[in-house]
Amino acid sequence: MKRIISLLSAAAVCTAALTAPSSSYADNPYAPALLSPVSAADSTIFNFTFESGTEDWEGRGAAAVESSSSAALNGSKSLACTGRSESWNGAAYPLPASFSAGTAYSFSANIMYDKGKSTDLFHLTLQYNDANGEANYDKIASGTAVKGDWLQLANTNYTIPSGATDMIIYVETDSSRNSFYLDDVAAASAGTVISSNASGNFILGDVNGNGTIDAADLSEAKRGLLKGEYSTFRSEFASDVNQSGTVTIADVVWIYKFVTLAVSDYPEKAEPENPIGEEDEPFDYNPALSYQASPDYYFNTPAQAGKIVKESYSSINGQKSLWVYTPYGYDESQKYNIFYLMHGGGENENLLFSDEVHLKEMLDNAIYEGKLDPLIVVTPTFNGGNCTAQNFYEEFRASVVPFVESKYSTYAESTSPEDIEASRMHRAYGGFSMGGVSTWAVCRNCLDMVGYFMPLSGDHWGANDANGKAQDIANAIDASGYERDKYFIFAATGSDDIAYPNVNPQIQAMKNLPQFTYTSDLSQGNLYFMVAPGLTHWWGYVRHYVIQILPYFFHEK
Ligand code: FER
Repeated sequence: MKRIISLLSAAAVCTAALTAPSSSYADNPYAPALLSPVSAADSTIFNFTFESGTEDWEGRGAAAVESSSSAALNGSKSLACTGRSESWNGAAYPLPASFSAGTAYSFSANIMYDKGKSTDLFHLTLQYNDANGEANYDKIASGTAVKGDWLQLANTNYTIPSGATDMIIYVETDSSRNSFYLDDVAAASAGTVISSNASGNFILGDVNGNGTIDAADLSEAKRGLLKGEYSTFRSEFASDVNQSGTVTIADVVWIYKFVTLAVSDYPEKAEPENPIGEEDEPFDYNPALSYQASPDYYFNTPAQAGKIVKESYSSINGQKSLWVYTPYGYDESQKYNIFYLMHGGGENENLLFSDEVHLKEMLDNAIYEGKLDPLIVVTPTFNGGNCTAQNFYEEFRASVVPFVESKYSTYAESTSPEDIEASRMHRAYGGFSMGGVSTWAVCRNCLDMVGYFMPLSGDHWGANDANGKAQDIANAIDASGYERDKYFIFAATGSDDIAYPNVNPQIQAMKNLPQFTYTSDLSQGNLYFMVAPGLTHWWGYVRHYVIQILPYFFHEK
């Protein structure tokens, strides 16, 4: 778990006494922290509130900034910084010429982020050119924010290095690419304490975040434990005093003992079983996922990129080829989930990783951002020999899976039918248009091999009407014997897609069958249909469905 340490480098922040315990264990990252400065600023040089727009701030790197009403520390707006493809991307402001090198100033900025990991380390940084004209980067103030809570980054006495020119201040993160909000950025003469009503620094046990641990925290921690809900993410995080990842009675007992003066030190850190905000917590499904395109920078190669290889194999339909994507850092000693993705009619296996669709770059970005776990993606073809979209499942079983999974490291211990079946919850199949037709056929015929299905803009060519198509799939499921939490169908298309009138009635019919529970929360159900408003029958749209849906796969085992 990341450490929550007050890294405020401010020299003159007031050091009010706190009632938080002085930890006995050296490893405690929740050191009693400084309170936010309280006195008012005078001698203000600038003060950006973003109430009237971006106010001379700009995006740094790939990032964009805009005035936003989604969050505000004060007033009704802040500066939203999004599209960060590197940690140094952020929100920037060129310092006006009145700022002098070699002179000290007081700087303050307030930040908040609301998606991603539990905590994130932010920096307020100065970029400047030195006497040799070389760019330098110096941290003015740093701090670890808790998700959903405003944090002040402040330094009352920061000296701009002598000889500096072309000064720009900017807010960045240490390593994440989270979007964030910025509000009330001010500078004043050195020594000025610029006040902030951001949350005080984080203290374990301070459930209500008022800077002390007292009976009110005990009462809120108890209520949270009993009801399983907390007013903020921070209050849940602060209630987990022993940092086990879950708030339990042991945490509440500790707060009780601390408040009644029976203990004065934090408890031993418990072994994290399911750390809040960490990898092995349940996947955060949206139960009604709606279409959202990937950002434009997903079409560029990020700092870490996977590889694509064209492979040739002999199949029951003759000698054929397919492409295999392996993620950045692919390691044969690890096991990877695998996704087979089929092209549409008149297309071939080369299309998806070509410059026409850019699926490789999109996968690279989703993986690089941590939105998608590293996985293998295969683009085969239903062209060749006697192969069709409807019978490709035969080649899939007999040729494609054995070839690919004996060569690449998946969850299949071997390519025996038993081992392929044992690893089926780590295997997905999807396709577009006729590839969607092939997806329903693989679902119909290969449930023993595949746990997750992604039919895109294509219906099941297994019966004449919607009820018949739905029932045909349901019959195959019954014959397979799998329970409802062992197969998942996540379909998608556009509302103006020519396939919509074919797919929609089939999905509506499936909803009424006992084999399916309709939701995109795959911990609760197994069928969903995402309809993108206004979009048509085109990979230029469908590729975004793939990138949006794939992260939902492979969590249910
Ligand atoms: C559909 C399934 C497949 C569909 C079209 C196709 C119009 C494929 C068409 C083609 O490749 O020409 O539901 O709806």
